[in-house]
Amino acid sequence: MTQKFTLGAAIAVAVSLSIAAFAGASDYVFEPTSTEVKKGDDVIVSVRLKHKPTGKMVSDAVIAQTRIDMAPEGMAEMSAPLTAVPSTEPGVYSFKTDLSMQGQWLLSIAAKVQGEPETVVGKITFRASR
Ligand SMILES: [Cu+2]
Repeated sequence: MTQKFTLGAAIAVAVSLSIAAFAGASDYVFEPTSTEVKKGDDVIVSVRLKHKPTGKMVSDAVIAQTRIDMAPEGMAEMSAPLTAVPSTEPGVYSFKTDLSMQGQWLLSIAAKVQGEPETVVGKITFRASR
C-alpha cells in the first residue's frame, strides 16, 4: 500500500517535471498584426509576441535574427532586406522591407525573451498583393 502510494507520487513528480521541461520557448508565439501587405518598397510587416499561458504581450524581447523570403511560393532563395523600425504598440515588432513580388512571403524570426533560456522562434506568412 505504502509502496503503491510512493510510486504514484513519483509518477506525479515526473509528470510535473516533464511539463516544466516542455514549458519554455513554446510558451511564446509570434502572430502577425495583419497578414495582408501591399507589394512594393518600404513595406512594413509587424508581428506581436504573446506569452500563451498568460495572454500577455512581451515588449522587451531582443530580436536576434530575421529573414523574409518567398519559400511558400517555392522561391526560398528570393529574400528581401529587413530593418527594424519603432513599433506602434507594446509587444509589437515591426520591420521595413521591400516585397518586390506579389505572393506569399515567410518571415522567420528568432528572439530572446527575459527569463527564458531558450530562443523563441516564429514563422509567419504574409501575403503581398498589388
Ligand atoms: Cu518571388
